[in-house]
Amino acid sequence: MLKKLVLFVVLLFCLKSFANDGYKLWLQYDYIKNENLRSEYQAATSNLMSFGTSETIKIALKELELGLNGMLGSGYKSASNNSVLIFGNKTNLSDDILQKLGNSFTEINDEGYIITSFFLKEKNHIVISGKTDAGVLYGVFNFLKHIQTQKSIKTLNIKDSPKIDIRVLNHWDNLDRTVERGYSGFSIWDWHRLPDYLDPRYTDYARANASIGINGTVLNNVNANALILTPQYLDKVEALANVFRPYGIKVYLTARFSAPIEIGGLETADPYNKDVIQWWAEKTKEIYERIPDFGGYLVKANSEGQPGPQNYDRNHVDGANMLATALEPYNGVVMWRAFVYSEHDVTDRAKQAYSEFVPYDGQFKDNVLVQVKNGPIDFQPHEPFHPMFGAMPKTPLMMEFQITQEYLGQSTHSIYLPKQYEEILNSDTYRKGKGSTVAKVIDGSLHDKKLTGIAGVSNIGNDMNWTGNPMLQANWYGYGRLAWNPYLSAEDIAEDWLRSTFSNDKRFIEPVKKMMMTTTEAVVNYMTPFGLHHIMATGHHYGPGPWVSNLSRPEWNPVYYHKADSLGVGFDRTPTGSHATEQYAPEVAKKFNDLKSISDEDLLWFHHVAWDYKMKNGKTLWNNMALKYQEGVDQVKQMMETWENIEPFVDEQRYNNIKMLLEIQYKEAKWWRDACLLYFQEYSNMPLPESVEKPSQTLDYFQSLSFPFAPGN
Ligand code: GCW
Repeated sequence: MLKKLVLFVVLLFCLKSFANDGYKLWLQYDYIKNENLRSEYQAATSNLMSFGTSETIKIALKELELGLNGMLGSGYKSASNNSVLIFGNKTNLSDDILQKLGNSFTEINDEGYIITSFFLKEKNHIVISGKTDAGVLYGVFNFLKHIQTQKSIKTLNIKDSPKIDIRVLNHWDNLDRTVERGYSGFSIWDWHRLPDYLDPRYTDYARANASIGINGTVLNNVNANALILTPQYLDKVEALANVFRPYGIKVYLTARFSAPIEIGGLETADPYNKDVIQWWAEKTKEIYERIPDFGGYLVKANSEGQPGPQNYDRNHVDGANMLATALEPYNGVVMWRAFVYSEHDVTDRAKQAYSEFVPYDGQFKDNVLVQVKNGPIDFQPHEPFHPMFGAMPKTPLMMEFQITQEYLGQSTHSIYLPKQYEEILNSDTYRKGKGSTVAKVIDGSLHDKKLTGIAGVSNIGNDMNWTGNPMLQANWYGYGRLAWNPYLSAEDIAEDWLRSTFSNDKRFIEPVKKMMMTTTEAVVNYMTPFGLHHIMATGHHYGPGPWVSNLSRPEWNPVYYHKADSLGVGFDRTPTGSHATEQYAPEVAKKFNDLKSISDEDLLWFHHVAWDYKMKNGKTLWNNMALKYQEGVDQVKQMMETWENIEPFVDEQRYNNIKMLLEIQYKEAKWWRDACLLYFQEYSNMPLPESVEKPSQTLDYFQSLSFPFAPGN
């Protein structure tokens, strides 16, 4: 015991730094204490030679200097002169270097990079190159990651390219700087002081994105304000685009469908009206005159009150193609969202996007992508994959993940989302036989798509640490890494992130990585086990609200989703119910329809199941449900313990931030467990199993809680 204590204290003093506000994200570039490693890196990097004069190449050089100075110490350059590190794009490299690279360039795409080492003219060479300067910058960040994560750089032969073309963040940021579903402060876009005041944070944002391969940003909320398209705001957008451009990042805007009326003075926004068509053509031209590499428009139409083509008896194809025509001359794209549900179809909200969009397959213009949320309802802790994936072979489908945690404890709960993304990407749609995973739909390989894309709804705000909780920086990071390569493993990404953000010490990495990998399961357990969904409180979605039944639209009420009654609980979406399973390939539908083959985690998503139904483990549904809620709480407790044990390895500031947030998460996990079990018990009429802690309050108490100023609305 004493020995342990002494070790703890010694470690505390050796390893700890005290203040780190997390602003530097995963680009900490901490000094490498291991001398052997440091001299290996020093020997290889003491002579940097850049080729090319673009801003991007200058940024690459600056980044290398910053990173190497930080990790190797400022005097590192004098270490050796028989090595050289060369970087520049293909057209700027000398012939003897190109000869050494052979036909490597045929193996990468325009954004890809090569990192390779060889011996030439008495010198060890490391060459970082690509077809474009953006590719070189990605290569430089990857090279730095090698050092950050303390991998050997003795022999390098890396060729890597993004598998998805459009890799964007979607900011749900409003012009008044509030952020819809944002839990990390206000918007980082200071619209009022733009375009003249360029907050250095814009550069840091671009740099962080470039380091993980994100190449686009949609600046404003999908619940759009047409003012963003006025000259006054386009000035500001242009200023941001200029900051982002050298980092390989394009700007996109959301287009409010009724903008021709609101800011164009027209009487209609009918996509067939000549003046409307003309207005969008001119507006688009105006944008491209300012921003020649503008990416295009993201549109939420005829969804949750947003205007759209259906207001004029036109359809999604009419609307999307009209905007696509305006963008076509400039190679811009339309990202048309499929998140639609109508109050007039009360049978099953989960079916609506598929029913509305799949019949249009093949009718969209070539520069339209349909952007689909990962699951058929709305970013729940667990959802089966969206049935549209794989069902529209002639249309590029973009994935939309939510990085911000609208339904997952907002920014207080430490949840590692790439685990959830990985599960969705690996889901098998069976649309072209076994192995037709969602990842293959998204990267275009399943249907040979030319245009591919992925979007993540950002969790970034103006909090000092960007994401409100240092642990949630991993979700921004992991999203970027998966957008680049949707086949990466969430666990490997977690390891890279931990090493780059906190420490390379195994005694830190192993337990924390293990903890991160359990978090998505934990949140499902303490909020919505066995396929329960959308039982959050109304509006802000903060905390439990399975009892809510008084909202005007049926599908806004949690009772619509869980359908608890004295017989059982769950939404029957099989052929005896809403038939939603029929929207999946037969193999998948069969698995979901059958109580014997469906996984426990999807059970109540697809079936109404009796409270005393015996599940695979032999226990009743009710007992299992109660035990799962308890397990979720226990998992958070375990997370707290893990975190307390790694204290010596983390600076005081981030250690304490995360510790306090985990305590909130624990308190809220218990709140979820108690409120949900008390509520469902009214229907099951069955006692709680012995090992489940007794609720601390009454159901009345939980129902009386209200949070009028919960953030993110
Ligand atoms: O998840 C729901 C949110 C809305 C959001 C909408 C959407 C931007 O509650 O806040 O609106 O989805 O994705 O359009």
